[in-house]
Formats: sequence, structure tokens, C-alpha cells
Amino acid sequence: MSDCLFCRMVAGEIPADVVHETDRTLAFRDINPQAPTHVLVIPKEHHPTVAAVAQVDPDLLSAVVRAAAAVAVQEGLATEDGVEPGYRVVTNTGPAAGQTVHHLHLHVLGGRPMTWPPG
Ligand code: D5M
Repeated sequence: MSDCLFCRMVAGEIPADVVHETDRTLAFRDINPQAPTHVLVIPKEHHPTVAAVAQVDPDLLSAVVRAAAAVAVQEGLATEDGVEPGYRVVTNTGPAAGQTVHHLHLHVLGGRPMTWPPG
């Protein structure tokens, strides 16, 4: 989609601080980090929400989740076979959740203790 910010980042039209890439996914640092590590993991293909991609392409959703896990290991938030120190994966859906970019993205947050419930 030509008017989608994240599609334009995939296309290289807008710069991204890329930390991980596969044939179907891209991960880059959030421009407004909410934790010492804050990476966004997206499918290269445009899908508006996690529910949409789960419906039409579950393999792609799996690839996005695996990319988020790989980013967490790469960023020192978990080991290949463990969960220490730990991290949070969040995806906002719709206005009540505060979704501002309508291209599925998983927020991978870590590097500080996380509180619950989230704001
Ligand atoms: O999250 C959308 C996220 O996208 C938000 O945390 C800021 C981030 N963002 C917006 N523009 C950029 C660029 N250009 N680079 C990196 N990150 C960006 P949402 O869940 O939709 O509120």
C-alpha cells in the first residue's frame, strides 16, 4: 500500500533502523522507544491487524512471531532455550488499544521490569 508507513519502510522509501530481516519479515527499532529495547516486527506484506493475518495467512503470522523471538534472543532479552531475563510482545488493535499504524506490528519490549496491567 503506497500510503502505508511500514510498507514504505519495507520498500526502502523511508529509513528504518533494521535489526533483523527474513524473506517475509522486517524488524526495526521503534522511533519512540518505551523501553531500553523496543523493536517492531512486521510482515513485509501488508495486513492491518494480527486477526487479519491469522485469518488469511497463519504461516505468515507464525513467521512474525518467530522473528520476534529471534529478536529477543539477539537483543539479550532471552536465551534460545530460556526466558530470562524476559520481554513483552504487544500488538495493538484498533483505536481503543491505541493502534496508530494500520500494518500489523509486534512490539518487542525489554531491558526494564514490566508492570501489569499495562496503561
Ligand atoms: O505503534 C506504532 C509505532 O510505530 C509507535 O510505537 C511509533 C512507531 N513508529 C512510527 N513511525 C516510525 C518510524 N518512522 N520508525 C520507527 N518506528 C515508528 P501502534 O501500536 O500502532 O501505536
